[in-house]
Amino acid sequence: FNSSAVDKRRDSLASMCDERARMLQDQFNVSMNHLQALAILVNTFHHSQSPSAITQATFARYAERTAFERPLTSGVAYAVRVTHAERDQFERQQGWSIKKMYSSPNSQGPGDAAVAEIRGTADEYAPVIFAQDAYKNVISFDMLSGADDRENIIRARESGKGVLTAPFQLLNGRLGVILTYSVYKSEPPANARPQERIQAAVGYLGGIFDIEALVDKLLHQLAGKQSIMVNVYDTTNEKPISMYGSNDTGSGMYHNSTLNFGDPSRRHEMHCRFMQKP
Ligand code: WA2
Repeated sequence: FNSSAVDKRRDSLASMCDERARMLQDQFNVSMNHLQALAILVNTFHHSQSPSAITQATFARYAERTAFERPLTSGVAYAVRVTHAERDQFERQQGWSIKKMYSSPNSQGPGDAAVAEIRGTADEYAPVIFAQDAYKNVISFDMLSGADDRENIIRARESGKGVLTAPFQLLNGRLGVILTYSVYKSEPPANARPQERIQAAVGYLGGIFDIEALVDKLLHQLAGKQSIMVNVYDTTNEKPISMYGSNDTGSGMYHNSTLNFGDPSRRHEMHCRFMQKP
């Protein structure tokens, strides 16, 4: 086995991996842009009209009919900001009460100090009021009551950008990541301070990315799918979290393609290997 054959094999692995990474990144980006458009739609027809022109039924129908625009998402949900003072009236209007996401007190600890402080001083909730049908079970759950969702909401409203969670287990038991855009009463200027953004926030639009199922579907559309194995990781922290794939233990050559999912505070990598030895 001469060195030029090894080089060729390495080049071929690199180009296949880069192609898959680029494709995943593009589909992610397309999905992200449409979530931002959906956040604007909610702002326009729910928050800027009185009475609101959106109901759960019309939201679910619109989300379903435009799902093809968000190829990596399995659903969307919208949570509205409710202060403690507004809670009783809000619950009476909705006909349901705001629920905590995880009933066991040990299942999701009370986050870090920054989060605890916001909870203590702001005393507010983010119950889901609209959801695509696949996720209508999350309606009425307070998205500030789960550590991953809460951190995402807080980062989204401070930044005005789309922000991403690490992969975590969703209420439906599946592994997923959530991309959140904040909705503002009136759009703060591009240079607005975080405090101005926090004050102007009225709700949070989330896209639910079912990475396992949807990445699999995407990769199966590509030629040569049997020849390489693909793993995707969130490498933000020291210990990478697997987002896709399970079998990254093989020896021999592998290629690492970087992925950019648009949230500068998260890092992702795609690792590829050949299935068969040469
Ligand atoms: N949506 C669906 N299932 C979940 C979940 C979630 N969050 N969190 C845990 N399981 C409304 O960022 C705002 C959606 C959160 C958006």
